[in-house]
Amino acid sequence: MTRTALSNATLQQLPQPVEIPGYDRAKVAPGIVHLGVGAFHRAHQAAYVDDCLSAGETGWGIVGVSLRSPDTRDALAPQDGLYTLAIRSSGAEKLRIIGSIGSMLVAPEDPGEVLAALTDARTRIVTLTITEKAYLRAAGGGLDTAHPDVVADLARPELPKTAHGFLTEALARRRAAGIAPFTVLCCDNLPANGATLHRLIVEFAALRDARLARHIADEVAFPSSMVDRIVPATTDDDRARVARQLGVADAWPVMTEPFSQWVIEDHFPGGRPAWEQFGVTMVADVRPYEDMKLRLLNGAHSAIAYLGLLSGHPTVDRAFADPAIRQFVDALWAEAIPTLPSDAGLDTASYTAELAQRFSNTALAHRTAQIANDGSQKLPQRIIASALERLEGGDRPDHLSLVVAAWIAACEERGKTLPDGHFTDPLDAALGETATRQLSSTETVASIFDLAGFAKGKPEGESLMELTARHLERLRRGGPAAAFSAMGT
Ligand code: CS2
Repeated sequence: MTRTALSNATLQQLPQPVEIPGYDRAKVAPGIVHLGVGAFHRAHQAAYVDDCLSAGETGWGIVGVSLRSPDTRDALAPQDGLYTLAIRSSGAEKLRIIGSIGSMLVAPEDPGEVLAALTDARTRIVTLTITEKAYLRAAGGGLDTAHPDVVADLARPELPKTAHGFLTEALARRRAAGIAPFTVLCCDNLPANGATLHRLIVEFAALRDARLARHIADEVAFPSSMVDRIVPATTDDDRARVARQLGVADAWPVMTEPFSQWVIEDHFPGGRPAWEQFGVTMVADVRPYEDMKLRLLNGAHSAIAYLGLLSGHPTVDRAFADPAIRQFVDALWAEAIPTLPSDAGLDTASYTAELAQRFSNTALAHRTAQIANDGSQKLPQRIIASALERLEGGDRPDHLSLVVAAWIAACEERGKTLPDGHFTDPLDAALGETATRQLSSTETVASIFDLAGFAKGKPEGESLMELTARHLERLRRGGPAAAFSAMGT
C-alpha cells in the first residue's frame, strides 16, 4: 500500500499518542551544523535540540551534513527533514516526531554549500558523529598524514572530503571574514574526544599554515562530551510497523531505547542551547564519565558482539541471555572497574546493573554484527587501555585479553561459519592477507597488533599479546566454550 509521506503538511493528522514538535519550525534559524547525520545523531543530539526548540529557543536549528552517502538526505528531504524516533522497550513503543533538522546537505555533491553553512555567522556550534575511523588517526594518536583523503584535502582546501578539511577551511574563512569561530563538539566514542579532535585539526591546519594552526589551537573551543544511547539499525519491519501506527509513511524512522545520556564540558564561547534543562549534564571534566562508558558499556558491547557471533547469537539480548556470556561480562566488568578513577564519585555498581537491563531489552534486536564493525578502531579505548593498565599494576587481564582474541577469531570466521562481509573493518584487506598465511596464534596476534597499531605496553610478566595468543589458540580449537573453560589457567 502506498501511503502519503510524513511532512510538515501531514504532521497535524498524526494519531494522538504520537508526539509532534511543539514549535513553529518555520521560525527556527540554523545555529548548529552537524557532520555525520546518521541514526545515532538523529536519536540523540537532534532529540535534545528538539526539546530545546519545544521550550521556545529559535536559534539552534540543525543543518545535517552527510560526509559520504546521500541516503539520509534522500529519505528525509521529501519529509521536510522530519522523522520518527521510536523509543522501544520490551513490551512498549513510544513514537516521537523530531523536527530539529531543518535542512540537509551531502558533502560530496556540493562541498561549497557545506562550507557556506559552516561559515554562516549564525552557526555557532559544529557537532560531529562521523565514527571512530573517520578521525584518520595514525598509531600513536596523531593525524595520519599519509591518508589519501588528508593528502587530497591539503592539495585542494576549497573542495574538502574529510571533517578535518571542512572544519579547517571553514575556520580559516571565518577568521578572514572577522566572524568568531564556532565551537566544535565531538560526539563520537573516543577518549577525550574534544581534545583528540582538537589535536588532529591543529595538526592538519599546521600542514596548511602555521598561523591558522595557532589560531585554532588558541581560539577555538573543543569541549569533550560523552554520548550514550543504543541505536540499532532500522529494518524494513520497523518501517512497516511505524507507518501503520502513524498512518503515513516514514522512509527512515530511527529505533532506540528509553535510556539517553549526554555529559558535556561546558565551554561554549559562542553560546549554546539550554541543554541542561533537558537532562544533559554540563561538567568541567568529562573524562571519568567517558572512561566509565567506553570501558564498561562499549567494552562489554564488543565482548558480547564477538563472543556472541562466535556462539551463534544474532542479537545482544540473545547473547546476553546466554549464561556463559553473561558470566563472562560480569567478570569483564570486575576486571575493568579498578581502572576507573576512584575519586570521581562514579557508582559503577548501579551503572553495570542498569547496563545489564539495557542489554536485555528484547525490543531492540541490536545486532551483534552491527557492533562488530570496525573493531580495530574501537578496541584500543574499549578494551586495550584497561588491559594494559591492569598489566602495569601486576594483574593478569584474562577477560579483557579474551575480547581481543575473540575479535581476531570472529574476523577469521568470516567466509567460514559467518557470512563473508558479515561485519567490516578498515583493515579488512590486510586482515584477509594475514589469514591466507595460515599463521600460528602467536604469529597472527603479533602481526595484527602491528597492523592495527595496538599499544603493547611494557609488562614485567606476560604481555597482552601472549595472553591474547593463548586465548586465540583455544578459540580456534574449541570456540568460546574452550576459551571459557580454560579461563584463569
Ligand atoms: C556500540 C555503540 O556499535 C557499537 O560499537 O557499542 O554504538 C553503542 O551502542 C553506543 O555507544 C551506545 O551509546
